[in-house]
Amino acid sequence: MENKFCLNGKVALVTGASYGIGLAIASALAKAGAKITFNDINPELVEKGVAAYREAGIEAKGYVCDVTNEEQVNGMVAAIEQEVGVIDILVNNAGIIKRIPMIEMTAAEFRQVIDVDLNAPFIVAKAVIPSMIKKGGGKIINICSMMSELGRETVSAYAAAKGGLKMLTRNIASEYGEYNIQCNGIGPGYIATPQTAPLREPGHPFNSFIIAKTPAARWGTTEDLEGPAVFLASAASDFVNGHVLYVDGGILAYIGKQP
Ligand code: NAP
Ligand code: GCO
Repeated sequence: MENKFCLNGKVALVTGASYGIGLAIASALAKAGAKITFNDINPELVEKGVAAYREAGIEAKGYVCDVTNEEQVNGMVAAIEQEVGVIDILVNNAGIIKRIPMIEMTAAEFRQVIDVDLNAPFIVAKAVIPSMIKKGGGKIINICSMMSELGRETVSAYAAAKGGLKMLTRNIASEYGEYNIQCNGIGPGYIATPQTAPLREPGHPFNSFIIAKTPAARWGTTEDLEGPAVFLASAASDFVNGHVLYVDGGILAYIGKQP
């Protein structure tokens, strides 16, 4: 059974993985045996990321690439194939959020979120699938969200993108399953990372709100995502396709603690 979770000899690309959820997922894939490549839009952060992986004993290869730029993405994928090998595992992790009431949000702001959180996973998946087909299969993991299922004030663009990402996940599974490509999602709950730092400010009402909405009665940590990521990246999930695995401490199952 252990072998089913083994990633020895596999090449993984985790987008936006200099820190946060991406770094944790990439580190978990490395601990399971995968060779790690990652990108960030910011060269300094790529360097910082390489140092962080090295500190954890992981020799990761970092690339500067804006995932919304198809030319840059195609160049990065070609370079990885040249320098490391064909990508067996893609984790579409890079993402942004803008918390703005919808009627105050500009169309440009809305488009920017859609571009990073939905268009980019399409662009990167499109870039890696042909080589996965030639190689006989692959794994794609799209990082979805509670907002793939639920809405809330101020996150209209993000929810639209993450809802779309759930359906893109299902469509890639439908279209490429016959080539032994499994495309699934991970839907993290509320995880303590830089992205949610504003919501975790001391005294912020959102803190107690999330604790009351989560049966586990705590914020998630990036470590909570490591096992689910290895599962979906490994042979253990070869007959799991088009699924979004929610790693949320039970939020989606729970009406919330009575105040
Ligand atoms: P984060 O701390 O904000 O990190 C996001 C990463 O994406 C950063 O490395 C960022 O790089 C990179 N990125 C953003 N735009 C990019 C672009 N155009 N090209 C390349 N890289 C880009 O976020 P996180 O909390 O780790 O979240 C990671 C993923 O999980 C996101 O898709 C997020 O929506 C999702 N998620 C997060 C939570 C949560 O509670 N934290 C829950 C559910 C889902 P820069 O720093 O250079 O911008
Ligand atoms: C928010 C949060 C969430 C989390 C995550 C939950 O403002 O509601 O940022 O969107 O990032 O997506 O799954």
